[in-house]
Amino acid sequence: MTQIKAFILDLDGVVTDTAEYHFLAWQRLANEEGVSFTREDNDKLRGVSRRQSLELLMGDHLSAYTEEQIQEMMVRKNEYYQDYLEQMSKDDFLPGARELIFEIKHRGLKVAIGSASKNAKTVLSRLEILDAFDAISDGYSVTKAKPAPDVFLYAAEQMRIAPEACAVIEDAGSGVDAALAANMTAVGIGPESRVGKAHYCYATTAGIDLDEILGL
Ligand code: B16
Ligand code: MG
Repeated sequence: MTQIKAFILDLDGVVTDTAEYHFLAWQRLANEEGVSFTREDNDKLRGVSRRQSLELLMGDHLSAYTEEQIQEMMVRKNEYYQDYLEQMSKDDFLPGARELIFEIKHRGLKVAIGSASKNAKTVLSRLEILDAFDAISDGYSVTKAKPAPDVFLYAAEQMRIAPEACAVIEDAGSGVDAALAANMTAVGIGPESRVGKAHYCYATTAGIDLDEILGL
């Protein structure tokens, strides 16, 4: 097995928990459009791109909208989401996430972000950790969203590390699929029912055992 030389971290759900802000923003849009949207529905949007999220939220209703109206709804939801992001600060890491990033660096390994979000750099700035990363691959870096491997392959390319020598940490099933498609080691965060296809699974970011993943 190739030695792991770099970690690629998903952002939402691994480093910080923006799911609640995404939920509140989508719910506001859903209310305005007269569509029901629950917390349970929101869990299906984990790791899913903005466009696909809107498609899941609107379901059959979407066929009544023009492309221009669809674009406007995505902009509107993003404005609501960005308003919530203004509340974020360096205290909003998930438990153990900040320590994990610096432990990876301390071990002489590279560390990157691989996120579907177009707001990834804003979130990392709010957390005051933007400069810690060797590469940031986000919703602007590639066109094909997870489960396509592109977002992680782009991060590996930026770091000049072979995909086989990268480990991805992900909380979404689509993200685990993307890591496996990229031929990387997949580390799942959350229940087996969601991320069980990963090579290693931990309930939370704080529970990650780097020695186990690195085979030490
Ligand atoms: P945006 P991740 C994903 O981030 C979120 O989990 C998902 O809920 C969101 O729809 C997606 O980013 C796009 O985000 O609207 O900010 O571009 O988990 O891949 O870090
Ligand atoms: Mg995620």
